[in-house]
Amino acid sequence: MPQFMPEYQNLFTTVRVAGPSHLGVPLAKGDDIRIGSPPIQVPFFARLGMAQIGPVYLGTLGVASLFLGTLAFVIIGMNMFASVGWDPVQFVRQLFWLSLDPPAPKYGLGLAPLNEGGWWNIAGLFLTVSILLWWARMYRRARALGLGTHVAWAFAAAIWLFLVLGLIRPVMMGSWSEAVPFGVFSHLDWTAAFSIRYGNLFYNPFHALSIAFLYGSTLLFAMHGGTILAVSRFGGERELEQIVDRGTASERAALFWRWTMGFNATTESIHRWAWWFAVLCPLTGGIGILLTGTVVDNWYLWAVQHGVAPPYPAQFGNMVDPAAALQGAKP
Ligand code: 07D
Repeated sequence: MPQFMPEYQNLFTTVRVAGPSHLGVPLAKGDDIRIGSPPIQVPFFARLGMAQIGPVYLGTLGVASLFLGTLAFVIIGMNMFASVGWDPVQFVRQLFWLSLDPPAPKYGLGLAPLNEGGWWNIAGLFLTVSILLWWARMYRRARALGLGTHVAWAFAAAIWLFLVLGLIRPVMMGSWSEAVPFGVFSHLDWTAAFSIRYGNLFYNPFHALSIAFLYGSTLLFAMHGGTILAVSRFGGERELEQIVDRGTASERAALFWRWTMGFNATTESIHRWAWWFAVLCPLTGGIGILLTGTVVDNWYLWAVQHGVAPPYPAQFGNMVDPAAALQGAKP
């Protein structure tokens, strides 16, 4: 009878990250308290990460950020609720279609009446401040632990795109109406309408770059995650002690890539690759959105002009270029 030999795997076996509760390093003078002490242990969570939940350092920044974020969330929700006449059944049924929209173009950058977009401004302000405070909290917690601030700066890249979409570009265009609405389908509709209005975002090279980094990030993530899981049977996830040794999981992981594609990242550099790919996705995206409507009015025509895309063939006599006609350009 062949004997079944279970292999070392993380997720589906008994190897779990669970141990006695640990409160963490002592807090510096002047810091706030951590809440959630003594921590609870949820054995199931050890399958996903650590079993220990808490304590959480909330701090003044955390409290202020959560407060303003909740306020924004409630304002958006209440406006949606009001839009269905405070009918709870319709609120649930139509939730994905409900929306809190920015003011109409006639208000420009002025303040609109509350129920004509004013609430959008207020919710947007609270949400923005909430996100910025959360950023400051991440920065300060990293510093308090003696870490680098890489996570905070990666988050800043995402915040850059968020600010371009909701604040910087609308201000440059001179109208809040340019900004994104709060709502599930409404923000998707906004995205599609934005693309059509500006001549198809696929022709925006920064959108293309952003997609390359988005897809590139998933590819890198799959490669890195797959590699480390593949060598976990040799203890590969315990990286540090392996870097300088021969024949280790780390060396096999490196060899695997050198054999399959001639080049291998190192245990350090793979994380720099990952960080830059992730950060460049919203960074290039924000540039693309900022240029749209401010510098370039029609990305298709821009692409034709720069020899990136071919013009429509004149196969129907002297019919005008539909994209050009839409934008009022001369045929
Ligand atoms: C959005 C910003 C940071 C987020 C933060 C979090 C809250 C929580 C919660 C109150 C993600 C804030 C937190 C708000 C509040 C509560 C409960 C980061 C964000 C700080 N596109 N497209 C991109 C693809 C098309 C369009 C990026 C693919 C069409 C527009 C990305 C396709 C049209 C915009 C991307 C495709 C179109 C984008 C986003 C394929 C019409 C943008 C990157 C295969 C649908 C955005 C330059 C990102 C951008 C963007 C991918 C097609 C329109 C790479 C794969 C042609 C208008 N598109 N797209 O990291 O940057 O987002 O464009 O078809 O604005 Mg696109």
